[in-house]
Amino acid sequence: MSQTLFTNATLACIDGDNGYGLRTDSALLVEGDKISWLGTMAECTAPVGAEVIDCEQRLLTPGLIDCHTHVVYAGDRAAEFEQRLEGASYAEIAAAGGGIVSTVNATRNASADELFAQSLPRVHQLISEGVTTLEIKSGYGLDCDNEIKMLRVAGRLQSELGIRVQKTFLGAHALPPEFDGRSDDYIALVCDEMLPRAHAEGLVDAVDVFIESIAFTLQQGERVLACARQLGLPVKAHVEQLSDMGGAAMAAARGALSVDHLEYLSEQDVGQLADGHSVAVLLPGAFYVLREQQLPPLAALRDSRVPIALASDANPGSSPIHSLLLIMNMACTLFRMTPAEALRGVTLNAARALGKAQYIGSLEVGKQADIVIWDVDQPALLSYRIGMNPCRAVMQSGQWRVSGQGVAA
Ligand code: DI6
Ligand code: FE
Repeated sequence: MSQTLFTNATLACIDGDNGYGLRTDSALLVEGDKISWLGTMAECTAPVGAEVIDCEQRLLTPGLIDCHTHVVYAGDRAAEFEQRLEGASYAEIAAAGGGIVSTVNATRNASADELFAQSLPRVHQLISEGVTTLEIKSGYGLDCDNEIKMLRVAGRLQSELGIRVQKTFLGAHALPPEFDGRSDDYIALVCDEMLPRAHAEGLVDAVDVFIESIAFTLQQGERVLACARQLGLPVKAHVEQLSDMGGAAMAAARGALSVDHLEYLSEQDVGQLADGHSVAVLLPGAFYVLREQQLPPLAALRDSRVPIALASDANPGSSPIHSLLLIMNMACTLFRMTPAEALRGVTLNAARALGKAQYIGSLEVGKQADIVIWDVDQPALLSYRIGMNPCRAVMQSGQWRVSGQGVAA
């Protein structure tokens, strides 16, 4: 079994209840694909034959986790960006047949290879900043074959790039044009055919639904989540993004791993998230791009000790953003989160939002050796700077991704 010893490191372990879990002058041992030991330099002895990496007091964090993305799609929506700048709203563009549906048309028309080729640079960009785990949603196919095509592309990104991908079925993302005026019929198709088929092919790790005035009602969302639970699948939901539809409380009551967006979440409903052990996934990129004014109820989330995760929401409409470091900065500047909350939001709490906190999201003995070496000496620098990428090297499950060259002693 291969052994790698990181010495003279500053570790942001993210292992306590809050803060960074910072340990200076520390060492960490990886054996095989797992972290097997960590402690102080004074306690550390290198096992015979181990690769030794002198970190020169650089910061090590767990691999970053982007727990909410729509990176697999075709085309772009730059024209809509221009329309919004001229005053059209996101909801108006969607109501006029643009928005998500325009990406659906482009995605349906793309072959699986084209979809893969278009998605690849977006994923490369995310992982260049230390992302080791990525959630990818379907939701731009909106029929059986095209949803399955998207999920297969997500799986191919995992196998070809060696990253960890969680595939989330989001068939109930928007109403496809051929079901205009028949949204209940579409939801029946989602529940009776699309989801069971995708699941039977082993393509679904979780199920999501968009509950919003421009998407599906609370009752329709509930039906999709109930079907998912019957199939034994974990659930999550896009809720309270543009209005308060009560979706977060409903999804939390169904044991949702996460409820995402939440700008319009009422303070009364925050307690339900705590009761349901759902993670609040905040998406400051969409808030920024849509120039939203309504802030998520951060104080209430903190008071109720709801774990808060952050994600890119990378998508062609409301968040054409491919940088978790920028998202961390936005969470601090726009939502007044602390840099420690931001780092926890893209590591341990993001792992929780994916139901994977048992084995990723922190630097702890027994967890997967997903480790980023940063060219910084203190963790706040990750949130503070904009447009810098201090990611120096990435280890995923004990394997080097970006070469550790120059770091090795
Ligand atoms: N909310 C979002 O932020 C994305 N989907 C959703 O339900 C946006 C998707 C898009 O505009 O293409
Ligand atoms: Fe989204």
